[in-house]
Amino acid sequence: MDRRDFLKCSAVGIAALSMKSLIGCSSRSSSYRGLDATLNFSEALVGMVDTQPVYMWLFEDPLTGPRFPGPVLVAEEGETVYLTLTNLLNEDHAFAIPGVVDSGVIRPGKTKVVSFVAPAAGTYLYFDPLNAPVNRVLGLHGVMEVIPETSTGTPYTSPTAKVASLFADLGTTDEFPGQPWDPARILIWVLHSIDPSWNAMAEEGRAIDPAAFSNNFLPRYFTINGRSGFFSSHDKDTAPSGLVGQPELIRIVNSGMATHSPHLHANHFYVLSVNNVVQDNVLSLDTFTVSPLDRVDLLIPFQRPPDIPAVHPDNPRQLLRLDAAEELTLSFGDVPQSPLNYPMHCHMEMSQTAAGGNYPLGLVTHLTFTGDVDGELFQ
Ligand SMILES: [Cu+2]
Repeated sequence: MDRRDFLKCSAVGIAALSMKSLIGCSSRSSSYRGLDATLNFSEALVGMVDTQPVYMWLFEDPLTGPRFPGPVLVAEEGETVYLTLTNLLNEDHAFAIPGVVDSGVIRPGKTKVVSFVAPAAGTYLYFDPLNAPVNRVLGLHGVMEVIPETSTGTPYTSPTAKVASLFADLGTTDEFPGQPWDPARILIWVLHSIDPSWNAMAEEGRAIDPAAFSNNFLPRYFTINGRSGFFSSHDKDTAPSGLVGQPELIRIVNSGMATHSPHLHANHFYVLSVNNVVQDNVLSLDTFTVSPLDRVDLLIPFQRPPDIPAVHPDNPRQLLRLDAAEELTLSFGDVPQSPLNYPMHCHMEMSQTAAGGNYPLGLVTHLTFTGDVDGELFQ
């Protein structure tokens, strides 16, 4: 194939080298809603956080070009989804969502149409299952989200009692002042790991032994939605943000080879679903392990962080509970309070680096409180 689009995943504003690179790397900015989608098996050079280009096999929407990760597919539970799949690469590929659909082998230059009924509402990973895990990890993966046919006020058709009760509390109780969950407040985090030496073999058209790949994989880049470091921290499709009291759902999918352990500062999150099993017992945690191929849905409640410091004028050891916007007008000595940005970083320490040691250019993002529960914006 002679099509080598360069995706500038390291850029926040996407500089277009061609029409096809306009869409960049965030999973959210391209999504299909409805019954028909067209996906090609394609290829591109993807810019890493340190500007190194890495050759990847990628799914592409023919209108917008290859994407890392692939375009988000959105379906309603129970509807029939039709996918037209064309293999533009030089070797066999396939499309699968485990337990839902498997295209079987699609030879180079060939097209297959598959159809399936959208399964239970939740978070799914689609990928190329051939030569596993090679084809998936070299870039052929993406997310399908399935939403309930009728609104339940939760992301699920049949939420457990505890999940239903958590969502019922949002915006209606002292614990969760603010608003109920807005189904538009969903982010997807596709966690991925890249060892460019294998990608280089694929670029040269060399066969890759999956056992050798699994045993010798040494990740040098770690991405969320195709980006790392500063760029994933400032990507609106990746970094959760909102007013105090605007809860947000995060659908986490691990498409890579490394186990991750996202740690959120400022708020504990609620674990709603693990591998599409809606949880009977909803845990409130700040760190959760996400192994390769895992899918985990979390709810960030966007509660006012408990550690916003404001010191009592007569007693420096006493912290005040002020209106958060008011607190940000205060100073500690001569140091003004910062805007309410908190990190999300992965507790698997290697994943905080790029290219073997550059810290913190790995799997990180920001959690940003943009304003108080009454809508007063933080400056
Ligand atoms: Cu931490």
